[in-house]
Amino acid sequence: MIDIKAEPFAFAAKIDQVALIVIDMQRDFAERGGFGESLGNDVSRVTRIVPEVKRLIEGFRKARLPVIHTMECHRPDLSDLPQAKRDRGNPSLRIGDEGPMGRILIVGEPGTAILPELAPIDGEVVIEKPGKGAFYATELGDILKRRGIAQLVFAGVTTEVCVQTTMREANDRGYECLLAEEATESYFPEFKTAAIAMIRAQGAIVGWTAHVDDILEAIH
Ligand code: TIU
Repeated sequence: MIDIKAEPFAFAAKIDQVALIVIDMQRDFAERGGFGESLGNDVSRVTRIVPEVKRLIEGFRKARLPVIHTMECHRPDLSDLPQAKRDRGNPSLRIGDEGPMGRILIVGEPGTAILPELAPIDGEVVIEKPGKGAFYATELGDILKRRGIAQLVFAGVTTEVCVQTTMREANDRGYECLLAEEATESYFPEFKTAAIAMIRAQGAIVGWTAHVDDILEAIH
């Protein structure tokens, strides 16, 4: 067991049971013309965390610990896309519409891809997910069980949407969750602050939060 300096108290890491899960670091959320911008957001906030996410991924790879990537995306025939999700927010481009980076959030389209700087390497699991949470309608739970993973370090976007939803799903399934503060971002700074506070409140009711440096120091 290695203690990682964290809030609200140290995270007792079992290094042979830890994985990094990088949520939805896709062009559609980080670049102009994608889904994030179609919802009216300033996507430059997401681009700014890329170096911190990269540092974390590289630290896990160097320590030979698993890195799992997720992508929010849908089938080309939209059979896994509820109409309510397609219409929500009255976006300028709906999921499945043709945008400057191809069809919005559709598997295989250029805009749906993970940012090239953070691209998965051979052997890393990539979960394609139709929901905000990564456990819903995916193999993630089975994969984690098979690999004996009990603790998840979280990075990615957006803090209060797909990251927090997945942390809550994981917490209810018995995983201990640690959010890397500099490696996650929201389109709304106040929502990131609030999400971090609510995750670690009440004695880590959903999980812990820690600085990237402290996580890397513990696993190196
Ligand atoms: N809109 C927003 O904040 N997020 C999403 O739609 N998906 C993710 O968080 N990945």
